[in-house]
Amino acid sequence: MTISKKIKRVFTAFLAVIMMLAVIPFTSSAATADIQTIFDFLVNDMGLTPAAACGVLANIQYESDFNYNLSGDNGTSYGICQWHNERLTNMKNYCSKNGYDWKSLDGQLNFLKYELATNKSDTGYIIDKLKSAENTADGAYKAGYDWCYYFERPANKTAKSENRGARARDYYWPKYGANALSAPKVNLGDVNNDGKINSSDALIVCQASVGVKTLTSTQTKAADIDKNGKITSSDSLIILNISAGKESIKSYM
Ligand SMILES: [Ca+2]
Ligand SMILES: [Ca+2]
Repeated sequence: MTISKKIKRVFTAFLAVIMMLAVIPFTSSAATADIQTIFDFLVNDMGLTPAAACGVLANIQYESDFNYNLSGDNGTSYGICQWHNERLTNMKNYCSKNGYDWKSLDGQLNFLKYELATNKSDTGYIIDKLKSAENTADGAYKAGYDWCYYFERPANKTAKSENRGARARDYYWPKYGANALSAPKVNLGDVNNDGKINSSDALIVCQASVGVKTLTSTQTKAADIDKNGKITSSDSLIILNISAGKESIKSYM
């Protein structure tokens, strides 16, 4: 085979692959967000109580079922909160200005935080109402109700607000809110939770990093001192350095 024939053959094969790729239909998958991720953002980044966060979760469920790529109302609403018309435009503008993809969960959550802090209705800021709810099952109901009644304000808002409040109290509060209250406190570095960071902690982390020891979820959080989502020998080494006074725990907090 001559060189030019070879090139021709390779090129034809290449072309065939390109054409095959072109006819593969683009499937739009439902982009379902992880509920715990949203809950953690509402509590840790937005400063809501677990009860208020449960109220917001119930509303997101009714709006989008946690699909951050959901397009509704003939394309005039989008995302986890089904931002509509002017609010959707605001969301897109905020994301482009702040370097987020408006179709991403991250962009939408950050816009939500911004919107709640800046969007004042005639009844005041919704964030203040959410924060005034008690951190209890009844508080979750109130937050779910208030969000819908004062902020989303859909048609037939009383009945819808009652539904969302009940969902927050009866489903999200037991599953997420109450859990957050009873979750044990994580003491970074102190993996065996004896109040000290020393070589015993480093040893446990070392064993976990090679798979000879299994950690609980609280221990895993305490052990992942460099916060890279993995337990490795470098976590163990850092803990050892801290116990020897060569490093400070404060620089990892
Ligand atoms: Ca310890
Ligand atoms: Ca780590």
